[in-house]
Amino acid sequence: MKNYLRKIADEKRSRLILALDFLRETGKAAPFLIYSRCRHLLDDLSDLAVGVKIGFPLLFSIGLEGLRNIIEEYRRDFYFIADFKLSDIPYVVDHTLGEIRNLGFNGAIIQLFPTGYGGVVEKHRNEGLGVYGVVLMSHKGGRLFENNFLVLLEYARGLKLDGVIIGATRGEYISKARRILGEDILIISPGVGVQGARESSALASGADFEIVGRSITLSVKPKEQAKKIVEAQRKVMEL
Ligand code: O7M
Repeated sequence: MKNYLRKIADEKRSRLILALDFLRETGKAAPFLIYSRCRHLLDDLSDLAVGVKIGFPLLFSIGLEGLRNIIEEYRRDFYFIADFKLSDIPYVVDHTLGEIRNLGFNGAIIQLFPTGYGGVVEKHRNEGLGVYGVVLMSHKGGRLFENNFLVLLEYARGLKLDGVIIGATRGEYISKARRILGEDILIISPGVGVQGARESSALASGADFEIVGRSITLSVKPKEQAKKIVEAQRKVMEL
C-alpha cells in the first residue's frame, strides 16, 4: 500500500503529510462547520499534501460518518493514514485495523512496544492496508523510546512494516534508522513546525515524509504555509 503513497508523492513532487487534527477557530463549532473547513483545507492543499493523517481530534469533532465521507470524497487526492494510538492485545488491534480498513483508510499507525503483532500485521498488509509503527516520538522526555530505539527498530524490520515513525526533532536517530533499515521501509517524521523541527530537516537526515499539523491547519494562510514547506522539501530532495 505504500506504493500508492509513493505514487502520489512523485506526482505532486511533495513529501508532506498533513496531520488533520485541529482547525482554526473551530473550538466548539458544530460538526458540519468543522467538516466544511476540512473540505476547504483539503481542496486548498490538493496539489501540495500527499497524505492526510487522522486521529482522535478529528474523530471527536466530526464523528465516524464525517471521517468516512471525507475519505470517500478525497481518496483519489490523498493517502489516508489512521492514527488511533493502537497498543492493545493483538485480538483488539486486529479488529480495529479491520474497522480502519472498512472506513477507507489506506494505512494505519500502531505502537510497537506491546509486541506480539506478527500475524496481525501480516494479515492486514496482505489485505492492502499499509502498517506503520512508532519507533521514536518527537517530544522531549520520551526516554523509554530512546532507550529501546534499536529494539523497536529491529522489531519493525522483522514485521516488514511499510514504515516507521521517528520524530523530526530527532535527526540523529533518523539517520541511524535509515542506515539500519535501508530503503525498503519508509521513515515518516512528525514534529515539523510547532514542535520545533525545521521544514525539510527530517528529509535531509534521511526521512521519506514529514508530518505537519498545526503550523498549517491553524495558520491564517494554510496554503502558503504548505507551499513554503513543500518548496523546501523540493530543494532537499531535488524533486
Ligand atoms: O505538527 P503538529 O505538532 O501539530 O502535529 C504533529 C502530529 O504528529 C500530531 O498528530 C501528533 O499526534 C503526531 N505525532 C507527533 O507529533 N509526534 C510523534 O512522536 C508521533 C506522532 C504520531 O503521529 O504518532 C503516531
